[in-house]
Amino acid sequence: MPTSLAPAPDALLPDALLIEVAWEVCNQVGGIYTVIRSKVPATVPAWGERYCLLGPYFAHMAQGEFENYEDHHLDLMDDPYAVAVRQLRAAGYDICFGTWLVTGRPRVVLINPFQAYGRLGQIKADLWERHGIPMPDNDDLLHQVVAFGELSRIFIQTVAAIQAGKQRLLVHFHEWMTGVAIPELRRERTPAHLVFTTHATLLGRYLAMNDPDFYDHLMRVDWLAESRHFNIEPAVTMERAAAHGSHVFTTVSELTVRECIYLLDRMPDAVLPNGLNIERFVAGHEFQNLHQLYKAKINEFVMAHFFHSYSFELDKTLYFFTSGRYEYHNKGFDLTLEALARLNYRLQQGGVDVQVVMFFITKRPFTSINPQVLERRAVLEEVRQTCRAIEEQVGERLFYAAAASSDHRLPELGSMVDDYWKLRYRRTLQSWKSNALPPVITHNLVDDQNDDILNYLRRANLLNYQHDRVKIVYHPDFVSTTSPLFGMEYGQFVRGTHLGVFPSYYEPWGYTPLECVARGVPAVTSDLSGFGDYALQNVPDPEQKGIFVVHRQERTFDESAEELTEMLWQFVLLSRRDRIQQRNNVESHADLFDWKNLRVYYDRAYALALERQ
Ligand code: G6P
Ligand code: 1S3
Repeated sequence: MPTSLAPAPDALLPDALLIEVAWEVCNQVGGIYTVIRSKVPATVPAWGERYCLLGPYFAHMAQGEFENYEDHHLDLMDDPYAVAVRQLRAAGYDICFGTWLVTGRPRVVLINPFQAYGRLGQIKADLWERHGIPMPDNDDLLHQVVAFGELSRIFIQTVAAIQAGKQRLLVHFHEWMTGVAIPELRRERTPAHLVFTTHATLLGRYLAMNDPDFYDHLMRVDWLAESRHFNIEPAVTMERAAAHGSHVFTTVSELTVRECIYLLDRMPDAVLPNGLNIERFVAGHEFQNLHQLYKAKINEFVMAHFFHSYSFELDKTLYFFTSGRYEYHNKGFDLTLEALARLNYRLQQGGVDVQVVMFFITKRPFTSINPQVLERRAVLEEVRQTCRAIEEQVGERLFYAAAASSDHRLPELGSMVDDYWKLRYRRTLQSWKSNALPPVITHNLVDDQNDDILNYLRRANLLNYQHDRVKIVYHPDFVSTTSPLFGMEYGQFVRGTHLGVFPSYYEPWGYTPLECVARGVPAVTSDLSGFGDYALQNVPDPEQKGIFVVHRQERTFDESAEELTEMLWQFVLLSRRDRIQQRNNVESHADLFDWKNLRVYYDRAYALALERQ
């Protein structure tokens, strides 16, 4: 198996142009957006004006994060990208050149795929005749992909022609959705050095979702039969053509290497691990203050959600969470739930005075937020307002009484509150308290009956009873500042929690635990996630750095569930001082995953591509 190529010093940076092509440039869909965007601050300073991103133009996505260069500005630019854009515009193409408004401000070319729809028939026929890639008639995503692939090819060939005899050209394609341009670029012998990265094989993802013994069966998969079975033959064929056509073929982890070998029939030349742009504070304790600040916001949510029914000590409450796409089995939601149920039992039996609130943050179709959940928040706000009014009244009166006092004794504070506020206080509390159990889910799902998480909770009777020591909040929508229940960014929410839990079964890389570590929050991952596997191989003593790797390779579900339960149990037993110390350790090692340190894997792959013709 290829190992991760050894880091290269900056001096090895090749003298070439670099175009990085991804469907998620200025267009957030999933994890590749994070890869590209977070890498920019480490890439732009190294490559400067030689670097350019290329992606599809979708007006509704681009308008929030892309700024076109003014025409008169573009006219003055003489770098090869600007010249190519001008030439293509003169030839009638709808093509944008500007800046992505993210940290690092990279230069970006965006091309509207729909302009090639008039030629779709021919593009599809060529793909079939020249490269054996079949295309169905009614799949709009595939149509966009092949249209964009054709337009990318034209842009790349235009740049290559402008550059002929000058600097060499590297083009790095991410995922099959952009890789479809590769076979034709090779057929036409375009003078460009092509790198293709697959972030997960398409067929691997489908198989993992549907076969509980995916890893055991991987070696014997008939890729064509299976891709027909899942009705994904065109995309799988494109992925294989891109993998075989590229000069350098790469993937994101050793785990996906196996998929590439058995499902794509090419051994990757290199593994390019994913990083983040790690933000470090000048004052070391600042991130601890932020934990306290955002935990207070989560406390507010928890009070509103639970305290109308019963209360518990927030000071002895730990917040665990998991998040990500709703892939119940692949993301390890099933294992997490099983371990939580076991932890609940252990906590009840062990008499440990700690409460755990577990958040499931994912995305499911819902009709509305549960009105009762919203109402509880509103009533709690009313309780707060009433308390504030009483506090003000008592404060003023106490101040007066203290100044006028002759016996130094604290007066009876209750007598300082008007009857109006006393009554209002009682009435507000009356409408606040209820006998209903706090719901385990915050929204009304479209399909409540067939939801795997809810069905597990029902079966395990983990339904937020007062005696449960593990409480559940399933929030089937992503957390954002506009979300009425949390009103905070996802990153702020992460900071406010104590532990992220991500014991995935199928996860080519997996950013979620890394996003925790970057914020000083410890996280559970698994040896079937690229990140967990990387940590086991490259990070000495990962547990000490707050990275807990659940073993899932060659383990039964039950064994892994027991290991995870033990991890959670040990975490619960930590003292506050231990947790603070652990957060310090996590935060101080987060640099290991900074793109400033990991970008070199990319540079090595580029150097290799330049050696190949
Ligand atoms: C941060 C703050 C401390 C606070 C602690 C709570 O470290 O700086 O003031 O006591 O968080 O930690 P805990 O793990 O109990 O949320
Ligand atoms: C893929 O995105 P996903 O969530 O569909 O690529 C990501 C970036 O490399 C990776 O983190 C993730 O595991 C893959 O699955």
